[in-house]
Amino acid sequence: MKIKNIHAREILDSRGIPTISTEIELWSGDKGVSEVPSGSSTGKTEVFELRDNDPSRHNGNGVLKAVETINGKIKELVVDKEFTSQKEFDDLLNSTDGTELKSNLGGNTILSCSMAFARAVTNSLGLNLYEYLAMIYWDKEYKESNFKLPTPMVLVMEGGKHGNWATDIQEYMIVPNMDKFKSFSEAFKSSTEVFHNIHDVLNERGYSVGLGLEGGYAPKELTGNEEAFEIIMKGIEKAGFKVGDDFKFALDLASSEFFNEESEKYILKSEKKELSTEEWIALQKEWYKKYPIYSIEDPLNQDDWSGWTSLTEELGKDLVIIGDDLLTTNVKRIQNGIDTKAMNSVLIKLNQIGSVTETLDAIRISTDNGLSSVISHRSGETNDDFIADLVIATPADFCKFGAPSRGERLVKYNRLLEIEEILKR
Ligand code: 2PG
Ligand code: MG
Repeated sequence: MKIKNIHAREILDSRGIPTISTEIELWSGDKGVSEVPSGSSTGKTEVFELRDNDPSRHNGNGVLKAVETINGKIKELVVDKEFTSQKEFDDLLNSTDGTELKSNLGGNTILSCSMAFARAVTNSLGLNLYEYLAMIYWDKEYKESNFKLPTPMVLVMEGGKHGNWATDIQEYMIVPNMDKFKSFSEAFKSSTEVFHNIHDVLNERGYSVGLGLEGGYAPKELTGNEEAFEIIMKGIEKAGFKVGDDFKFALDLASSEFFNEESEKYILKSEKKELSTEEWIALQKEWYKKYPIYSIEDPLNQDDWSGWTSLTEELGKDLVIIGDDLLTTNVKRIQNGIDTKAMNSVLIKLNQIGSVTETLDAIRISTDNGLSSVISHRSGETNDDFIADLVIATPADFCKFGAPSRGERLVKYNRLLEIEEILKR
């Protein structure tokens, strides 16, 4: 595969914050376009996101430096060069950067090129993106039977940084019981029915139905974290489903976001509480007894490895415990999590690690060690549906694509509906 041209431009993500779109054209005439996402509640060890820091544009968030890097330095590096694999392409950009966290070129810069390259090659091979990614994941030996639709973790309410701190818990998602719903499309349809019924429950209470960054309801009127559980359970019932049997909860507590490093306390603004680690765990355990919880993400601060290990030892049999900020899609950190039994599931985000190859490596190490993985969007999303194909291509069990209410989230769910149909043919 020889690249004829590469061109990037600054676009805006779903928050109205700049991000990069890159197009790669091969000499075959095939093209691939990418639009990279960006996080708000980011983990400390994510790769470096290159921004202009020029306060006169977009509050310093412009990405013109990254765009120039692609249209200049990277273009010189890759045009007319023969690449035989995704890895070769990604390795070249990584070695040119030369740092562990991509702090020279920027993780957003490299990922943008990496995803565009994957799309262009996919098109040149006449494949679906999930087939191309599966070829890499399974080392060319993929079977159609490997492809399965994920269990969706569908966001319905949100707080934290994403939802103007309506609650301290960042994400309340519902997980459909796939034994009951049989297909992805059925499960997703039913989840959206719950979402709409939650709207009506909020209306009845006179609460706001405004949405957070990922499309979930974020009413400031809530009295605390527990009221959201109650509203969602009402919504599930109103939609004609059974709480616990048909739907359970998946939570992203995003604990690092309200952990104060100085006082070492978890500051729960919506409940006006400052809790020690033990108290925070005790409160969580009350919730886990009271409500039907399926999974918890980031239940503790990202540096508290020993806390994670004891929590997983205690609760890991009953709960899926997912590391996001703890692991940042980083193979070394995931390996550490495996060695210390810190979690039993791994959140996967392309832009936490900054290339397609390394993302697939992160899924592989998780799967090979018996951990489930969750392919995740970011709070700052684009209309790129890459992650829908990623979840199909790999053994990842779950997808976390936000609420069924904003275009940049639905484009991913809708792509899964399309793939479900393709796979049935
Ligand atoms: C998370 C993500 C996605 P952000 O914490 O899991 O929901 O949020 O993209 O803001 O890091
Ligand atoms: Mg998270």
